[in-house]
Amino acid sequence: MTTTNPSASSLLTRCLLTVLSFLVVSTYPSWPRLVGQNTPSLERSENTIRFATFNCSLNRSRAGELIADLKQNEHPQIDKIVRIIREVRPDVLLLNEFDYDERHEALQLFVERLARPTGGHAGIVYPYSFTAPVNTGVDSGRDLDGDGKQRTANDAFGYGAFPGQYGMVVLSKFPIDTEAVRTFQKFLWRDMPNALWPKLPESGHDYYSEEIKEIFRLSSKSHWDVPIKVTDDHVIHVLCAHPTPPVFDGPEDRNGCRNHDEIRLWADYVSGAGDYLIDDAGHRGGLAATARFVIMGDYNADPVDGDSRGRAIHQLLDLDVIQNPQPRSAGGVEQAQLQGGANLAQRGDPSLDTGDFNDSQSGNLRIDYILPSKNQRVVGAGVFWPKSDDPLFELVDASDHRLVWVDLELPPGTNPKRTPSDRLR
Ligand SMILES: [Ca+2]
Ligand SMILES: [Ca+2]
Ligand SMILES: [Ca+2]
Repeated sequence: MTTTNPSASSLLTRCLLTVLSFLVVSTYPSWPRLVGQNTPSLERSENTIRFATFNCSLNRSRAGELIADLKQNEHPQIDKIVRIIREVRPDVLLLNEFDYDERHEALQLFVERLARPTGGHAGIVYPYSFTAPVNTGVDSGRDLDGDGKQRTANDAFGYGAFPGQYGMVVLSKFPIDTEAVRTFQKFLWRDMPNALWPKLPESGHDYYSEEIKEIFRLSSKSHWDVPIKVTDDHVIHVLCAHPTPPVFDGPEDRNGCRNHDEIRLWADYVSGAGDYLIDDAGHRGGLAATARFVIMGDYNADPVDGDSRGRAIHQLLDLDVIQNPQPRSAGGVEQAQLQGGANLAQRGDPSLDTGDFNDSQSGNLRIDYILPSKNQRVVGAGVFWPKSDDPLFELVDASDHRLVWVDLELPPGTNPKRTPSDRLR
């Protein structure tokens, strides 16, 4: 992967963003952690709700393998993932790269494992969860990558060796309004106006044939709007996705284009530009302008470094309905220095990194996000990436991504219902 020089306009945009984010931070006098500080404290008050997103790398090479691993009493990788979640204790958690099975057996086993106290560590109980089918590994019936073969991982609606590989799961301490969940698994890319279709560089012609465009689903996994009922009157829409990495393609940049438009789907959904969107139940339109939402997930796009098309994540970061809490860690800074390589040539602030990738290629990047709507009050944020002298440092190698969390303070008198087992820390 290469690092592209920023154009003058994107430099200007970044300067403006810096000024803007300072202004946003300044309007929140209780904002506890500003730029340049060390590991954020996980302490919080009763009237906050903690959101977390974690690409937990619980994907396997064959269907059923994750279930088999979860049935083992001890499993080094899974037990580290469980420990990380128990340390941060989110109220609402999105897991990316959690293999989906139709009976939700892996999800059930994982929830039970989280709840079980082990090794002197208290369990964490999630009474509510949501999962649904994804496009990864579901055969498209076409030769999508044009290699003359059919039914390979590259010919699935989303890259995957079996249906459900790299799926997603939402866990919640608060009820989920399952009747009101909207999914966009089957939304067709061609139904997005002015879609960024990949082009063949020599001819300028579209990379995909009309026959392929007829069936091409935009979402590489799925896009879910999952409404969480903190109380009957206080609903927060958790918008979940996991756009495809912009790499593993050719000069046509087909994955870069798709990543860009997968991110655009949420940008249009929350900003009043989503009238064209049709969910899997056939309902049209985007989110109401007054709704509270939190966009979460691994978006495979760094705002400054890496290979995303046109710095695609700015489609979200630059929206005036969104706030960008900039979760940070001290471990990200330390590892960028220790690991060197591509990290040394990057311009992004390593305290914002959320993924630890190959330092001879991309280096570490900021690609996992929690972006709340502006009609909510952010009071904390962090990336779970301890420094190497911290006893918890040994947990983080369970995934190539780090858990990211953001705390929202609820309006006075909201009184979220917590059970006694819901200790905050
Ligand atoms: Ca093929
Ligand atoms: Ca590419
Ligand atoms: Ca690295």
